[in-house]
Amino acid sequence: MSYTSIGKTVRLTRILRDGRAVVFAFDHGFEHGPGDFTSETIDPRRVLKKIVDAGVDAVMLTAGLAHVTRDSWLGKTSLIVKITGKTNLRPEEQKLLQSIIGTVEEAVSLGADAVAATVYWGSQYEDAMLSQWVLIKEEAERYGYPCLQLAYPRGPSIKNMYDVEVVKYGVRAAIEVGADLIKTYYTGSRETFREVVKAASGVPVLMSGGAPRKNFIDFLKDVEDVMKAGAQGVVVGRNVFMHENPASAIKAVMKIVHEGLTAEEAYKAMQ
Ligand code: FBP
Repeated sequence: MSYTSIGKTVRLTRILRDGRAVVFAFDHGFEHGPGDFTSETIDPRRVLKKIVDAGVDAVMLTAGLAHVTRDSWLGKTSLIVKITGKTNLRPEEQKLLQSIIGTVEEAVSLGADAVAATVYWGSQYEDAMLSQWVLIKEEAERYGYPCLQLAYPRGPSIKNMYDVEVVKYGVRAAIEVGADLIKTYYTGSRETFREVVKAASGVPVLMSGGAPRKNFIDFLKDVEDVMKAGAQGVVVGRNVFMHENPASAIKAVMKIVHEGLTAEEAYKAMQ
């Protein structure tokens, strides 16, 4: 085994400590803009402190935000640096492109455990995102860094991005280009997500949280379903930081992922 593949295993193990992980995604200030926040959550340090103190396995941040919030996560949890992104200020048509917003070297300098990049499979800009991905992957391999791919089917020919066949295609494409971890959409049922996990052929699959559910228990049920379908965990943002009690929300998710509680049990434990 080469030094770099040992490094990659060490880092992956820090994120997936028991083979499963709950990752807190907090790149929304960049991807969606400040409109996602309240006067309370606009300070990323306050939000991150609550989530990290609750024991989350890793946080996924842009390099700049990781720098600004260092006192909230440093030495307390794993860091995944997201090195592609797009703002919501772009013209609509260009929202199907993610641009390079950081480097693997920055992630290394920050002491991160992985890098993350989005590919919108099916976008008219798929080619550009694939070229970026190949370069990111090449650099990450040199440093022994795992690459998390946000494998999101999104484009003019995709009618339903949650359709199992479409999600499976994105996952399969992600493993074909060497993703070490995959974050993708929930397909809406345990049975269909089982097919998604199968398509990943052993590469860990994490469910993408998505827009906040009206009732938090419904989100917990999705988490339970994907775990029962064989997923390795979740990457969640809005369903947690938009919750009235983010610490208790992330703890409930952790209980399902790491302790095997049902959604009902985890929800009851929050009361
Ligand atoms: P959520 O759990 O809030 O969906 O966060 C996951 C995430 O992929 C973020 O990393 C990213 O900022 C956002 O969702 C992307 O949102 P959109 O689906 O609107 O492009």
